[in-house]
Amino acid sequence: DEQYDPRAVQDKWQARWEQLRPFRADDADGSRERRYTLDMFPYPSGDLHMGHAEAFAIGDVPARFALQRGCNVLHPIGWDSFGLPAENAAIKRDSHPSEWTYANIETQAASFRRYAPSFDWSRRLHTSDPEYYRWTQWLFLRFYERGLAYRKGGQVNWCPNDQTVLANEQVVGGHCERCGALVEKRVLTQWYFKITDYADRLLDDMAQLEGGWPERVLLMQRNWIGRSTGADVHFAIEGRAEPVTVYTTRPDTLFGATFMVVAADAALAEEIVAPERRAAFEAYRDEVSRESEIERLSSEREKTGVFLGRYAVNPVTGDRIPVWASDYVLAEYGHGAIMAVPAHDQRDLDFALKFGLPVRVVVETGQPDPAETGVATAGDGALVNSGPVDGLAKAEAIERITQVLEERGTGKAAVNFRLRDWLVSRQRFWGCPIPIVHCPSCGEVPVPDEQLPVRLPENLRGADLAPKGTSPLAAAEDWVNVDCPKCGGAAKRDSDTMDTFVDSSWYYFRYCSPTYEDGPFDVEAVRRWMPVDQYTGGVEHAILHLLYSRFFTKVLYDMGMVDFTEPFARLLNQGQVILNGKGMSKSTGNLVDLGEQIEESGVDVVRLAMLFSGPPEDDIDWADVSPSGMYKFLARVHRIAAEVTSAPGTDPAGGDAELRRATHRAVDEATAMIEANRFNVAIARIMTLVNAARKAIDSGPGAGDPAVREAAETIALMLSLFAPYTAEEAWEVLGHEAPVVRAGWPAADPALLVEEAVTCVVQVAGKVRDRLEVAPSIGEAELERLALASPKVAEALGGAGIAKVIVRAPKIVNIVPQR
Ligand code: ANZ
Ligand code: ZN
Repeated sequence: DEQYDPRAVQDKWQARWEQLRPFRADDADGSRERRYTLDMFPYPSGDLHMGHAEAFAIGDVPARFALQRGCNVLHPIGWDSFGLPAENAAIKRDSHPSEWTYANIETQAASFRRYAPSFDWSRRLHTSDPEYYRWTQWLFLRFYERGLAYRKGGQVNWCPNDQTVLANEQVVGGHCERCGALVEKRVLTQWYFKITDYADRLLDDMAQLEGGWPERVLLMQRNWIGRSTGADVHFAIEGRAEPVTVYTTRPDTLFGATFMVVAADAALAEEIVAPERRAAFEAYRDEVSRESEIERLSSEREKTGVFLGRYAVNPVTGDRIPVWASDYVLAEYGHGAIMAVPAHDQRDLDFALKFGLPVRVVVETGQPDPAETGVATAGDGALVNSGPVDGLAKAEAIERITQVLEERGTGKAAVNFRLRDWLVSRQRFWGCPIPIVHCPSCGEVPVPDEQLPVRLPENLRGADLAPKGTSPLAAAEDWVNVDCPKCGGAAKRDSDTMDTFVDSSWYYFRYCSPTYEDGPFDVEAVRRWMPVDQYTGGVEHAILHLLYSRFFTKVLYDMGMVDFTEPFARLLNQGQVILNGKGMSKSTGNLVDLGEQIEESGVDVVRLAMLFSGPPEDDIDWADVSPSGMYKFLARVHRIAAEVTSAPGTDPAGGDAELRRATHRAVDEATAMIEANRFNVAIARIMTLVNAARKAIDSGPGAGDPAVREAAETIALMLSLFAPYTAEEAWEVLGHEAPVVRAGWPAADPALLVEEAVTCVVQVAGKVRDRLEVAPSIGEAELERLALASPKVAEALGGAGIAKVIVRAPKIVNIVPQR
């Protein structure tokens, strides 16, 4: 039967592939080039959706491509299976989070098997398995030993809805990244990873990623780390022994510092406020503590503040300058205090104009007086009103003043980062327990390695897990009370769990040796497979997950466990699948169901539509997609294969020359497009070839021509990356043995890539003088140059000048001589 039935084809090959297992990575085989293609692993929230379908269709192309080119490919799958939604579901259903989690994983796994990415299923992992989180705990302890995991008290971000702390990275525009609630500040003791120790390396190593990662992701990381260079300047404070240090990127403007501002919520403000100003200060500070981060950082808002009744001394002018407190200075950045230069910093100017503080111009920019216009001048210019540095340009002045400060001991060059340490503890249940015991006599005691994993209790469920501001584990008496591993006395387990981003910071190492029991991974296996050659996933992870993974890799490098410092050589961010111009969402009903799409059109149609709609980075509006167009194309492919009558292995050399050229050109161009991640263009090339083959059958040499067979086989081989079921079926119909993914990648014959030449007639004064063999695509200028270079033309001109050249590429050049 020649009828193309996508469902039947799909069911047949899904079962066959389960037996053939063509996607197993071979650890032992060092003869083939190794390739590691990785997809960001899913969170098990219900079944797979359209976003997954797109991401995994895209991620599958480089994996299958490498496999067909003969590489030994590692393309694993697993689940990022700790996290809040499971816990919330468990509270609602009075169950344990593992029930919801593992049920959803099974649902997704079944959908994946049908959707058929080329996964090596034998390496499957789940971060919530004790076999996995044992090693998350082990890594935590190694971080702890190196001083990279520590506990400290301080102000933290608190989500009042999820009742847990959040990392800075999880606060987006002042709201909880997960639930959208307005984030509050609380003072709590929490666990941190000291990612700031790696700030310089996280920036500098990005040089290795240039060209391999999207420029915008590198930029986002750079901005997030936020390295700034300038100087620390010490200001003496009247009536206080200790000076106050401020950080500035503009030490050149020091002569223009006319007041100082301390963060209202910094301990320093509380400490230096004069007794008669205390009441006013405290009232203001309480007001500030109720403000959200976004309100504080808004430049639109009118400035607020309070005078602290104190004076500082400008170290270069000797002037007494007033010290104020305000909310526009952040307690956690630099030193929590600034020197205000209103003439050249807009926020300082707004503040000065509001409170009548002096404005002193120290850089002559040629712009009008800031005190009058209300616009601070930020441009470059010569220094003025600055004593010994008058006349210097900005860069020279920065250098000179920093030098003077260093000589006098009143300051020094300094670097600051926006990056803060990573807050990793969470007051929730469904996460990796922190392997620390708190003992009244020994303090913090690490759980010995041989006692790992510290397992989550299985007897907590439903209401036991309801958020109450402290971890539900704290209330689990039989779990939390332990003997101190050091002194044997009564002690308590740390009851917080780790941020799930800790779990996902190292899973790609684990895939290299997923059942290894002597460590988080087999060092040798990682040496063989890593770094990852291509990583595919959403741009929503441009900062968090990628930054944390890069940090982990550097720590592992310092531990001597890996010999590279960047985990992902190439990164591809796919766009989103949207509908009618809007993001898909269950709550608004603006949704396309993946399962229904597959029921209706089959996997190959969905995959092809995802890949053909545009470059992988672009969003796909499903309203614009034509599944029926994709179906027709696949049916044509199938029909061509069915019509071919020459035998497998027939030499195509004697076949139709035009079709052969079309075939080899398609191979050449599609290959280049796949390498450049332009999958939609590669598919368009295959479509062109399908049309050419159809034409050759219908109105050319017919289905028995060996060139038609060659085209049909080439189509099946290349289509295997995009519509694997149909490709496999066509390959079998053409008389070959499955699987097509092991059948190699077609090679373009360079001799067939040369365009067929056309003959161009060259006339002089209307008479044919020469004939040139040229490419049909030749440009007019090139053709004119060739015609004028012809000796026969020169002879015909006989030394006469040229009045005019008329070019009709590629067929005619007419040269009109001067009379
Ligand atoms: C004087 C000055 C003059 C400044 C001038 C700028 C322009 P980045 O680039 O982000 O590092 N600053 C320092 N600590 C601060 C804090 N805790 N909260 C708010 N602002 C703070 O910015 C550094 C600049 O931001 C510093 O340089 C300081 O203002 C301010 F014409 O000092 B500058
Ligand atoms: Zn103890």
